Amino acid sequence: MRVTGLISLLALGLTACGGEAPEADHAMAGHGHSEASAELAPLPDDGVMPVVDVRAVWMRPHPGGRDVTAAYFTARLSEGAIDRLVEARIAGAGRVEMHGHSMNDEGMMQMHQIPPQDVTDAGPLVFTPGGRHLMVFGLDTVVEGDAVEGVLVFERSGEVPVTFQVRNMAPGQVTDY
Ligand SMILES: [Cu+2]
Repeated sequence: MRVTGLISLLALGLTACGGEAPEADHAMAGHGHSEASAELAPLPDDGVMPVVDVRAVWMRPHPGGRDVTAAYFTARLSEGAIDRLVEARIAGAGRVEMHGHSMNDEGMMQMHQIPPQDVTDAGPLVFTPGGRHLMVFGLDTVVEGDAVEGVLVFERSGEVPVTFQVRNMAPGQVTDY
């Protein structure tokens, strides 16, 4: 699996990925999702159309002066065995990327773009601070209390409309729903 758009990130900035002070070069390091998705074979048709239930959908307010923020959610299958998140769209955003973190050779955590992510009946697909997240570029400034419409696009079940609640604190864990 090739990693595109490798981005160095100050250790201090890790927990605040997209929330406070994204590196200046972060906004420049964009690559289209199509490049990553092209490397994955399509999911097999197992005869059961999956149904994806998405909860805990939220977004951090924009840090002052920035047009980059991070968004999160938890996706779980309520029917079926496997599906794959291939894209996220957010109304008004110029671009949305799926990001993860990994340790580099120097022991520094780095943020990078990740390929489409599978969600299976083994457990929820969680996008949460410090882990996978959506990086949202070019959205007009949002503040606590706002709500932003979006769509999560799954390979098999298609588009799932979601509403990102803008808040400073993560909602409670919802892995048990
Ligand atoms: Cu990021």
